[in-house]
Amino acid sequence: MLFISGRSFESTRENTVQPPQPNILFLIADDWSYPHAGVYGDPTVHTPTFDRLAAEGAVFENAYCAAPSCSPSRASILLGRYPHQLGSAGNLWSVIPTKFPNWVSLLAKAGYHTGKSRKGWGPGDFEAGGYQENPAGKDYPDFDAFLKDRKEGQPFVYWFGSHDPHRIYETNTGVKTGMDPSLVVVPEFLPDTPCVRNDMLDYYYEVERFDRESGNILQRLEAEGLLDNTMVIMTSDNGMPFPRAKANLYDHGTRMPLAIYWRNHIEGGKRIFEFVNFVDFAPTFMEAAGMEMPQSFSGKSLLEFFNSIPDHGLRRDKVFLERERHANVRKGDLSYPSRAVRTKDFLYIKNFEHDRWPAGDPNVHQSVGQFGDVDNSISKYLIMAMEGNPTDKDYFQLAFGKRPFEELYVLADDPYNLVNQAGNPKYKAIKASLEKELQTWMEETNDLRAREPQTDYWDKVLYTPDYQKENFDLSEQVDSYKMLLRDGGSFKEMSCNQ
Ligand SMILES: [Ca+2]
Repeated sequence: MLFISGRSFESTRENTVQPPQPNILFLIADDWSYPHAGVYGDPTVHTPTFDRLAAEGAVFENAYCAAPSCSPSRASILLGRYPHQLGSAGNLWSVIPTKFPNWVSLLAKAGYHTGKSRKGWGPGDFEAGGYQENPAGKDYPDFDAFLKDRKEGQPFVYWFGSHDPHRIYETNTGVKTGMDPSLVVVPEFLPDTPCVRNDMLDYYYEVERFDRESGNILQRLEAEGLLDNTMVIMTSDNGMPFPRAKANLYDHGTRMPLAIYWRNHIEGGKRIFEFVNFVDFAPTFMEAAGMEMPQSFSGKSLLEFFNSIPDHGLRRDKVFLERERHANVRKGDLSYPSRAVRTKDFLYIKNFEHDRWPAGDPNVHQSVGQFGDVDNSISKYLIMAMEGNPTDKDYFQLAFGKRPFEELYVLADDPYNLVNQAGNPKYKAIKASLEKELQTWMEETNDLRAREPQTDYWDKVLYTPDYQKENFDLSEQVDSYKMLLRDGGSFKEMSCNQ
């Protein structure tokens, strides 16, 4: 069944009886959080490409990745299933199985030209799972090379997986390009110091680079006359690489920028508040291409939101989130398993192994340093240096400390998810109802943790060996941050004098 634009939205083009299958351009950043885009009101970062897609298409206010970690998030995008439904692929640095239908492969079989540049599914070992090439498509050096390989008139799927704004950052790139540190909105889980502001600017610098490169692809598409029939998706895989963000179920780990453009199908400037999860992408693309929907998909197509139907409240008012093992940073290869439900008003999290360290063990583990689920950065080491000396908040505890079995955040008062209200009698009934919803979802999606909360399944999943190879030089990097923290002179050089 092919989706045709809504009755209240008039097509500007003469449609033939059978419109051609749309092309799909999937632009995905690596570690970019909501609300760091111009259209969301961020005063510092410039994202003209994202803003244009939002202005001429739809922008989502409540889009969430399925898990705040590269490999499981990307697996859920490609396979349309929650990470806990994907076996080993629920972990970072894992193996992705071929037994679940993948929308890119299905569209390739149906005659689409498919391919990707840079980061597709990963990190992990796709060959060990039975894939011949990356699950996001055959690798091409760039969009031009991909287009050259396309037959005349052939519909296509192109996945552009930037490595931005994943760390490591080149220090001071933000200030050097004229960004103003005083405009940075420092998330309240980070100390507001010049050093953290500077680190945020370096992150913004890479967000802008992703936006610029995405803009170049759009320009090329337009020049080829292909934009009119292309659905363009621009988003990220998980949140910003800062403490209490990436690899956490809080908003800065899971809430994602998302804009979708599809001329003649989406009314420009649409702002969508429905709660959507990345498992919804696969069914969206299958429906847009007029393909039969695989039974295995857990998500629901987003196409219904593109029609101009008056909004009578939210049709989707919650999302479910999860995490298992991110980096291998706990003794015994242990995961830090959590599940959560996020509604408009509340975030409820269950930490199944709350005796473990959420950000990784405090002792140095292999080559990844302490608290290895947090990417190494000057912000991380600044907060580590604050241990035992809380300032306006206990940033160390927020970033690295152990957490209780249950967490409940009341979003109207606490947008940064800082004050756990799980023990507050005022919210007892709310908490019980959220807990029940979470449990029901876990049972309905056949989550092993629904019947076996302490399962060691994800602890035992192989951590693919490439990891050690590719991160060999991390200890050197850790030492350099420690030196910076000791050395006031270097701080000044980095605009980190505090
Ligand atoms: Ca990522």
